[in-house]
Amino acid sequence: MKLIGMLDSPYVRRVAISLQRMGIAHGHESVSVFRHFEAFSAINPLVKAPTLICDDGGILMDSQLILDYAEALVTPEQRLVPATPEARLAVLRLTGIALVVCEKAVQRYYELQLRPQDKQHQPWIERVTGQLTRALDMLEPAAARVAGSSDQWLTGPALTQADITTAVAWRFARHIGPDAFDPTPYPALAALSARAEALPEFLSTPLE
Ligand SMILES: N[C@@H](CCC(=O)N[C@@H](CS)C(=O)NCC(=O)O)C(=O)O
Repeated sequence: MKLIGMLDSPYVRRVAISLQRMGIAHGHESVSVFRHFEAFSAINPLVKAPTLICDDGGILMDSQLILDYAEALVTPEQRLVPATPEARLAVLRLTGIALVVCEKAVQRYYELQLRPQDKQHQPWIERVTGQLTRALDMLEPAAARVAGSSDQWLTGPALTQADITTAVAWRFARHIGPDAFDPTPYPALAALSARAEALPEFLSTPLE
């Protein structure tokens, strides 16, 4: 299988990190949905990153669905989302919030970078920025509970999809520009990000 997309997409990056962490052999091609539109269209006419070219030659898109498929390929010990309902809910709940950080950061970035300045809509920018910071507000207490610990991640001793998506989301939200939000109220998220970014799977999939 081959993962298609740039690592500066938080969705591509969470998949790349997760596949590595799960030990799933795969290739990766850095094709941009913007700069390589034609090349991307030839792989996936819908031009969505990430796209996974599966071993049967077909494609699968949407990071959450790719990860859902990937979870089915590995042993329970390798999975990043636990099976028991309570533990699974805890991981999915945080992952869902972190995905809002990704989505709102991407929307803010698109509005500011892709639209001509005179067509940018300030109320929309304020709306998505508010949603972005409220999602960070919701994640910070979860990160604070394990701040300073070297053997606990967001939901327990194992690194899960909640940690990967939260760390990737934080890194991407910081990357879109210093004006997006003030990081001062989020020391625990910054610390969680630093811990995660030091892992081999993160180091080998740098955002830039
Ligand atoms: N929910 C999707 C979002 C993926 C997404 O929006 N990717 C962006 C790149 S960061 C993209 O494909 N943009 C091009 C477009 O939407 O036309 C996922 O989790 O994969």
